[in-house]
Amino acid sequence: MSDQPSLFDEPESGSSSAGELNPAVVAEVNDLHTQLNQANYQYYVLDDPQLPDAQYDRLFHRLKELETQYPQLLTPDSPTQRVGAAPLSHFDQVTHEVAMLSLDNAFNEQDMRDFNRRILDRLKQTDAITYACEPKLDGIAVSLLYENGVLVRAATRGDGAVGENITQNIRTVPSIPLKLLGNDFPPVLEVRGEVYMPKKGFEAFNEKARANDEKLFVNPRNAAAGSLRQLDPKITASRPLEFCCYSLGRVDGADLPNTHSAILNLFSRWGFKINPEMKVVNGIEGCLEYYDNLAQKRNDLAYEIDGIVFKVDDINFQQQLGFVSRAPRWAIAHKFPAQEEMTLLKDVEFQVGRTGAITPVARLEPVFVGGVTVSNATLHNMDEIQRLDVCIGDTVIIRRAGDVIPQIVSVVQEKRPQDAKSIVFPKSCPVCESHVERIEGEAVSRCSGGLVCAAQRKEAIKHFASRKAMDIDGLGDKLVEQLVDEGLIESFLDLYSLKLADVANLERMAEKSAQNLLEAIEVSKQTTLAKFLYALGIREVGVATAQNLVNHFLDLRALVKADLEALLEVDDVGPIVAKHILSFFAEPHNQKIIDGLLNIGITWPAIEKKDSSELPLVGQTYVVTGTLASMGRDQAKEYLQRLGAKVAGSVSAKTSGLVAGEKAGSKLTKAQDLNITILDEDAFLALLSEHGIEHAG
Ligand code: D41
Repeated sequence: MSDQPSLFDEPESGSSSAGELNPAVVAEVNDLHTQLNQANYQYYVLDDPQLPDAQYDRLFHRLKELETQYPQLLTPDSPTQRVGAAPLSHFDQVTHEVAMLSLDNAFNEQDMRDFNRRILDRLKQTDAITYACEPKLDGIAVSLLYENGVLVRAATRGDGAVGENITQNIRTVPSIPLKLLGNDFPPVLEVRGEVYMPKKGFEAFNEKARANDEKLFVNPRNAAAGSLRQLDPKITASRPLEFCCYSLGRVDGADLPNTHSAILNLFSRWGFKINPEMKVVNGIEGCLEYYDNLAQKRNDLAYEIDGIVFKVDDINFQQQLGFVSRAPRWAIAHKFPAQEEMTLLKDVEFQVGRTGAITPVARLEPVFVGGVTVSNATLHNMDEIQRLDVCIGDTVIIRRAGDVIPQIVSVVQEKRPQDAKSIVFPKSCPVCESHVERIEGEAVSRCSGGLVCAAQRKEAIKHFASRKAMDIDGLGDKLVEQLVDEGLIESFLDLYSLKLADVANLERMAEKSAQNLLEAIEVSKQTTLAKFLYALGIREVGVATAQNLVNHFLDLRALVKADLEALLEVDDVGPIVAKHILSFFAEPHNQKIIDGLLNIGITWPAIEKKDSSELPLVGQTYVVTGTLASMGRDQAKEYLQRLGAKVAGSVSAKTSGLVAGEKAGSKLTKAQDLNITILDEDAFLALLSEHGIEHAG
């Protein structure tokens, strides 16, 4: 069956040539396959790693070692074969024995009601139909063929009848089993689903590509398609792809359950990822409610979806309904509003940020996209403008996905008007007219004016006053601009000598508000060292880095005196951050401001040097699982470590406590079984607070 090239034309595992081998070696290889497959499944399919990384690596290396020593034991379904085989010259064609159908679309409630009505009429039913609902993943449909539980062929959908053989690429996708789990699978099984790139992976990929001046993908769907279309499987292997299954193709030699949802649950047992949002509902009202619920959740999902697929759950009903012109009558895709729209680029303005970075901002003809009206989009930098080949007057495609700022993803070149104007990057700062410089190897251009530049000063003050910094209540962006424009303040130090009369005289400022502002400024003098450091606005020093610096140096004097070597000892501080810190404290202007701030009475509680053995959670091991509303899991782990605890990836009898957020899965069950202390988010925050960590969610 397999038409793959030589590397995989080896005998199957456990076949004749293994006869010359020590049976113990064969058994060990089989055992390694089982352990690694199971670990892979827990990590990539269930998203619930159980085997520590080091242990996985050890097993993996042992298997590699045995495969090198006994090449006849190297099979295409070996867990070592995910790294990508040798490049192909072209993709072979594959004829789908069972056609891959397409989906009809519904664009509104009425379309959905019509769909349901047609089904009831055709089936001559009056009772509500049971539907299986699944998010419609925005990726690439593929079909996977398993013979005796081993993946032998993978193909794209193509035109539904003929696709391309992408077996080599598919083998690199970690959530696709190379060998099915269990032993009750049919001898021939074809599983269909979507290969997609989760949003995070997509954004990280594009960020890197942008930094390296490489080609970007316009959306996660193109990213998935582009990654699967590679002739070199090693490239595919480097892309963060996932697979989720949603239907059955061919099956020989076994009877499968008679509902779609039960079949998917079986697939899940055999090692496939099924969508955790999949749900069975009753009737059209159930479908509409599911759609509304998921539309709300759309932005929070880890992957992009463009609608919901509704399927008649009963396979007998499906067969009675059949299909018309390649689309089943028993399924429909209810689409969400588009996240990409076309609009006109009216102008480009250049904004100056806190660090002087000059960002081109596109002014657009307002357009409704992804649920909001968008009239601005970032153009990042000059490289991006060149990459897009965009001019003022162009028709552009805007994309707004989730909470990501709207982007221009491409230009409709055919629509470029005669009088399109090219975008010229300013040579001097649009705010202070200082010289604009661009450091070799950096994509951004910066205003060289520093604190001479009103834009940079305003941004520095806004940052200083912000919630995670000095948290000056009532000092919003507009007010900062007013104060600077009126010449009342030049730096954030000047905030502390503001006079009530000056503030109260500002336009639209009531006496009471002015009073409140001055009080808030006074209150801000009591802070923490970490907040103060963050507030200074040192480049690349965010909240987490500021905290790491404090943990390491304990007081400001020690930090200010630190040299490069000392800074590099701090967690997560690399040469670039260290250089920014050094040059910040070396700058006389900054020294003056810091002295000034200390002199007007900014203080923080002293941090005692704690012997690590005195830390409150020393000797304890915690596990963090589920979604916490007020912080990411990494932040939770960082807090635990700060208190001296160890953080582990899996629950065992040695676990002291499990921090369990929403949607905690098997770790929670396991902890309950083992009678381990479980802390919900409130209990966790209380624990932190008890030990002096006040997390501001
Ligand atoms: O998530 C999807 N993109 C998805 C696509 C899904 N959840 N279910 C699907 N079901 C089908 C049928 C009903 C024909 C088995 C599909 C697709 N088809 C599909 N994807 C691309 C073309 C058709």
